[in-house]
Amino acid sequence: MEPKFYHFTEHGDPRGKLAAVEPGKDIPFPIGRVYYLYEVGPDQRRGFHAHKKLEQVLLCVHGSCKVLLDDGREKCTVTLDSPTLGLYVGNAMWREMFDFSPGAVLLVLASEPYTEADYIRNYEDFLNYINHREEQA
Ligand code: T46
Repeated sequence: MEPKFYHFTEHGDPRGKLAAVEPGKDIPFPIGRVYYLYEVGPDQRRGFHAHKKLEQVLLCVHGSCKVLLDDGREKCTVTLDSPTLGLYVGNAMWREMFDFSPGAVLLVLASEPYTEADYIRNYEDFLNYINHREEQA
């Protein structure tokens, strides 16, 4: 599986750097929510779920972390280590985040407000969901 990345423009000058993300221009969906993960211990692994509808872009605005993506058929692992690199995570995609560097901050731009009903938190349920969707297609 080929992960999909977005590269945000870095505006740098002697004062420092700035990057901007505009919905519809830099990412393909309107932003319904922003949240961020921080103070994640080096041995912690988060995620372990998929979403039915939610689309997201993940970017490590400080430090680095890894993200495993699994579409039910193929898996890939990517490293997020730049504040200008966004990883697109679409719906029906199992994800796990791990190997957070000290002080890492993972910023998430999400297409929808938080809804627990959108989560698939069991891997067998995720595989059933994928297969069911493909049967209907
Ligand atoms: C995802 C990965 C990258 C809220 O109240 N509002 C929110 O917007 C979110 C995301 C979470 N929460 C509450 C729900 C739980 O009580 O925060 C607690 C931790 O959430 P969760 O265990 O789902 O966190 P992660 O790091 O496993 O997953 C999160 C997102 O939930 C998920 O959509 O893709 O980050």
